[in-house]
Amino acid sequence: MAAQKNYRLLCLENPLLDIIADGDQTTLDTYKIKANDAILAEPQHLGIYDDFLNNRNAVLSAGGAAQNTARGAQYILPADSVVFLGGVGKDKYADILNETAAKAGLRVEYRVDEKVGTGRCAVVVTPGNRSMVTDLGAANHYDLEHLQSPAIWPLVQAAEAYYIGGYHLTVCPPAIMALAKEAAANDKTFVLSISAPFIPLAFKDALDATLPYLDFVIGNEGEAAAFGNVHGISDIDLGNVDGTSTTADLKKIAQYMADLPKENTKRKRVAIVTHGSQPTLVAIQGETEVKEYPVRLIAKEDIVDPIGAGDAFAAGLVAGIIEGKSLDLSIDQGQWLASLSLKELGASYPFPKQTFTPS
Ligand code: 26A
Repeated sequence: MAAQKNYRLLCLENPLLDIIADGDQTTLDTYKIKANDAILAEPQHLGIYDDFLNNRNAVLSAGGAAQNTARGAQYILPADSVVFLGGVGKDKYADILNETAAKAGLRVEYRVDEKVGTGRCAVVVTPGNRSMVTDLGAANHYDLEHLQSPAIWPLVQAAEAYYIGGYHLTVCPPAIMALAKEAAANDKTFVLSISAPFIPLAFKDALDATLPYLDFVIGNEGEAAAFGNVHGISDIDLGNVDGTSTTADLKKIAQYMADLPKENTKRKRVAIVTHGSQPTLVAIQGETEVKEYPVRLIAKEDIVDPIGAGDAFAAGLVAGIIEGKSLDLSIDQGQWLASLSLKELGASYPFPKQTFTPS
């Protein structure tokens, strides 16, 4: 039992293997996908994985948004601080995920499905953008039984913060709600990243059920806009959210999210909206001013790809919360780790390890 006390942060979502290839407009047209999006694969998309592997020199890299965040938080925190839960198959892709986690010092506790393969995410990289097509596979079979099993639940009880990737709302809302309630009942920190615009758009009820439990909610501009639109407080063109013109709307949405009713009233909710290279917006429950935090700008030519930058931001932030850093410093640490991730291929962090210096 004593060893479990170390795992202060517990993360849950979909472990995926990223299959990354450069592409262009023709690639996007072939699969009818947008330049900057994340979707679940439909039958017409399923050819993309073999196409990338056989014809396009695809690179394999550990992914799954919250698993990237878990690796990133462990990058910053002392050894044995972070544990990640999700579902994989029994195959060579799962071997890669296990190896990557081991190298990163991340403890993974997977539900292993004997019948279904490990989930895959095809990532099309075009200049400045990434488009992701996910076939969840075994990740879609994660269940409450695994979370509440005698091997796993003690880890839940020992952790002091939970981080949920919103993508998991398509998989197992009961597991998310079990963690949400455990957090509220024991005054633990509960963090959720919205993950993609389709989560508020197509999984609104499941997302809304988590809202009273969220101490921190994180989204990028597209996710926040989708959230605002479905909640009737904005009418943003979701095909064009990047412009500075949306900043006022995004601030309104951040404040709305922060001010929603809350189960655990001992903590004020913090809503964070990232906005690419524009300032990060931060709203605190009950406060009127939404603060802006400029990002760490890096030269365009130093950016390898944007895969996992948002996950890295969340990692730096959550690590800061665990370390007891101020909100300002935790945001700064998130922006720092995001800037490091942008310079790496896929969702990875540089080795030898770099250490955070406040800006
Ligand atoms: C359910 N879906 C669509 C997903 C994902 C996902 N992670 C979990 N569930 N779609 C894409 N990703 C991951 O996002 C990371 C970049 O932020 C990719 O695996 C990629 O590593």
